[in-house]
Amino acid sequence: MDHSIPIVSALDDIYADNLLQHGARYQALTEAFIKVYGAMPDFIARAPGRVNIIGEHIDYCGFPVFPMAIVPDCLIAVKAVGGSSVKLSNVNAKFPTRQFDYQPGSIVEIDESTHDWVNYFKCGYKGALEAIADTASPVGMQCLMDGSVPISVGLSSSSAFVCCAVMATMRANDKLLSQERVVETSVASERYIGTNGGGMDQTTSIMSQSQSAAFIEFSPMLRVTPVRFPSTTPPIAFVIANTMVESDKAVTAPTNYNLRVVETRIGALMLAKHLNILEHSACANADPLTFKTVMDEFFASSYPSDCDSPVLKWTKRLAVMLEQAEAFFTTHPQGFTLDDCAGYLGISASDLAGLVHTDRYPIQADRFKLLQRAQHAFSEALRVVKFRQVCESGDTSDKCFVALGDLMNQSQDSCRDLFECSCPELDEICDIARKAGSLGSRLTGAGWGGCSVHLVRQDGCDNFIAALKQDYYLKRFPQLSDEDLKHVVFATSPSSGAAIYAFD
Ligand code: NG1
Ligand code: MG
Repeated sequence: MDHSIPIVSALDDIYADNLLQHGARYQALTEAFIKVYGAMPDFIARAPGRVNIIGEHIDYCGFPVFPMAIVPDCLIAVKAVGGSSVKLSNVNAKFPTRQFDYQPGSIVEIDESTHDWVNYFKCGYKGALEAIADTASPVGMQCLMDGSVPISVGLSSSSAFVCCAVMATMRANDKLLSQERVVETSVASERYIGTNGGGMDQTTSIMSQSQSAAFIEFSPMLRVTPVRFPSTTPPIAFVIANTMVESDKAVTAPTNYNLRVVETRIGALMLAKHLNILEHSACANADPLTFKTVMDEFFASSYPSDCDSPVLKWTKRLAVMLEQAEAFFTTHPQGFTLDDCAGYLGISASDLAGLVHTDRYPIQADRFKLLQRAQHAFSEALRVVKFRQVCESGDTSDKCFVALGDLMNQSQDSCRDLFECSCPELDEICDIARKAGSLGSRLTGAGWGGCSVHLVRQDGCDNFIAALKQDYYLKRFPQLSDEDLKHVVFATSPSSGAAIYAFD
């Protein structure tokens, strides 16, 4: 059953607190819009950023993840006008005004080599028009953006922007599609930028419900289950701490993000071959084949009357797959070359490259560390399932904190040692955080820099943040003022998802 994007005219339908502060921000955006375009906007599209609590680099493996939407968000005020040109300004003068025209036939050209900020909007605009297809001549649009998600730090500022642009374009053309369609469009749209991402960020931004984290499943189809954190005393709190190490995924993708996507895809093909199920239609027709599909097909053909308890099924299956993968990939602990894999699969190296889409997302690597990437993927998926189990167990004792924190610490170790997507600053800030009282500390988002997330007791939050300022920021970034630090290290709680704010 599809869900609709909420259309609200009261801010408390979007934000749980600080309503005055949000009101002032919407007011300022509206006034700025009138100054720039000389008229009121028709609506304001809102899409939040997200922090991934646990489940890293496994959405594109088809496994469930456990993120939550955060209050920082992307706002785009829009007025539909005649003509076919789109004008985009930003309240932050760092982003110069851009204008482009709709060209019948080739909607818009996106020059991904420039990494210009307007490209994210163009992706969403292009994707939205393709999704609503029957728009003979789309409306002209006057847009003014105000983004409060810190950029390129793993809080999905990019996906919030693309989701917002998709909703803005659909609504301006009076064809706002369902949440599911907006997610699908946004995931496909962001790939125009050149990163071969999964669907976690866009799903979280669009489909989160307030006060809840989101257990997101991607296969066999997209499914979001809101999960509340255990009501412990004191309450659970999360602190986001930015290492200040920029990690622009669009730039480093060939040796980082997109390479990891390829390693997990080649790993899935090799494991399916090893398990003699690569020829099964479920695997042969999968484009791309993921570890999740391999797991489902392995159990469907080996244990047809599998245990029916969903969690036990997940836990048992993931444990078996981890064992299978370790037994098989351990033959090449230093990694496999493309020729090793093509040879084992009985296809040419160029066919294999085509199968895993390196043509569209070029990578630079001569070895694929399939053992380590598979060990991370299956063990991380297991930690996500266990994390949800603890949240839904009904236990609200201190044991919860310890159990959830341990899973987050194990995730950080796996990201650092097996998936190799951490960095010295992330490792250091996690060590400092644990000494300062965090129960669980880990990188969040793609990694290689950007943000970390920490599980703390709410009554210890202020002291915790003070300790991070003292031991990390003051030492490394003494020039940061207290005002700057408010956007660098801050407590956060589950926020609601995307909405259209329509002036009543
Ligand atoms: P960030 O770092 O927020 O861009 C990226 C991917 C996610 C997921 C995480 C790692 C995109 C748009 N986002 O998130 O799909 O793979 O890395 O868990 O590619
Ligand atoms: Mg992103």
